[in-house]
Amino acid sequence: MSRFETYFEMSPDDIVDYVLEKTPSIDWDRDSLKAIVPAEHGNLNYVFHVSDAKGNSIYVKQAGLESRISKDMKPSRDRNRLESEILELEDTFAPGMVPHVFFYDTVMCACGMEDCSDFEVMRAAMLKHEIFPRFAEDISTFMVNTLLLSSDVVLDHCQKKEYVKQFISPDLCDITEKLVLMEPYADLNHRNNVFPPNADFVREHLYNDEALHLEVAKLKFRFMTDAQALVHGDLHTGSIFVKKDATKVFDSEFGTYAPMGYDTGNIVANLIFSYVNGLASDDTAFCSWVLETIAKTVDLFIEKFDREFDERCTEPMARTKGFKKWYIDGVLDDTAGYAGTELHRRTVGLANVVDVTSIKDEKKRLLAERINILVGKNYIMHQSSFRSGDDFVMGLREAQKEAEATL
Ligand code: SR1
Ligand code: MG
Repeated sequence: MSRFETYFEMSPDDIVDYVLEKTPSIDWDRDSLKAIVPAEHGNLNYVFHVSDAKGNSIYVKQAGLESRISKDMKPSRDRNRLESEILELEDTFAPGMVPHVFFYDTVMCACGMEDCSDFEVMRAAMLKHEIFPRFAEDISTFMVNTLLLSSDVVLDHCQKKEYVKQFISPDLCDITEKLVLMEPYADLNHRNNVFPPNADFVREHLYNDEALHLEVAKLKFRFMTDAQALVHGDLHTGSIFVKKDATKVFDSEFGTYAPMGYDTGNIVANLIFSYVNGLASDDTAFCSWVLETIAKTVDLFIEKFDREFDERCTEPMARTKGFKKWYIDGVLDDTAGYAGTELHRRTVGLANVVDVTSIKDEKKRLLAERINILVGKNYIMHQSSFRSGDDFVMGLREAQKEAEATL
């Protein structure tokens, strides 16, 4: 009888036995087979790198009893199935752009994935101010393919509704609805991480701004009710593997049917975190590349989306003159809006980003945070002003000037 028929949290030793049992098609060298916990990990799960001396290797990811970031959070372990099935579907929409899934197991809530250790996690690489010239091209392709091809524009509507059912995860949506779309504006659960010297600024600009709250409330309701496409749902630089000639997106457990702009907005916001980190060390070459990448990503997304829409649209009413422009404008409004909420929640919420928290000089950190807060507000309050890559970069430059004037 297998010892993996009842759920428990596995140790590296358990993982070795587990992998032998779950991957009979891999000719593992049993003597040298080992599982180690990599240095980088996310906020929720346990990851193991499994390898042998013959060159075989995989990653195993297990959903634990509670989330790593907070023992009070115990999102359903079904998230591991969700992530595996989404990765498999994304691989059909954007072939080769996600890790291959070897197996997933709904008892141990674990899956075995392609070893991507020849890639770097993008957030870590960006902290070293590395440059990835292909990134805008790759990530725009990934987003256009996964978002457009999973939407009612392309999919048979009955099939799409089946996917809506298959990929719904109330617990993970609940995390996003609270952590991203509520708590940065009112610390209702008392778990925000606000940098103390910035407390007054946060109170004035985020907690006490009712006009902002109204726009965020609308974004929250759009996230909860607009099943536009199968979004990745957590498309930040910690969910992306990069190397000079390839990009892969992983960690799709927050995937759900929601507005497309949730993903595109996350990319814009997380590139801005890289920008403010570069600014803190006066790395002008890196900062220029990041700004160029923000603009290119948005412009390539619009260009590819527009072209693919024409080629792939199967919905007769969506071919009505004017519909495509209205649809893309809506995605751009959401891109600005959700870029704003991501900028805010990563600056003052529970799950901060190391791009900002690692800035040691107090004044520079204050500047970085104030840029994030002000550009986020600019995006949220003027969503329809952002129609091109340059518009997004201009919005950032304006916020930077405004933030500098406060210090
Ligand atoms: C409790 S999880 C906190 C955050 O980490 C994940 O990566 C998501 O971004 C989530 O909001
Ligand atoms: Mg994650």
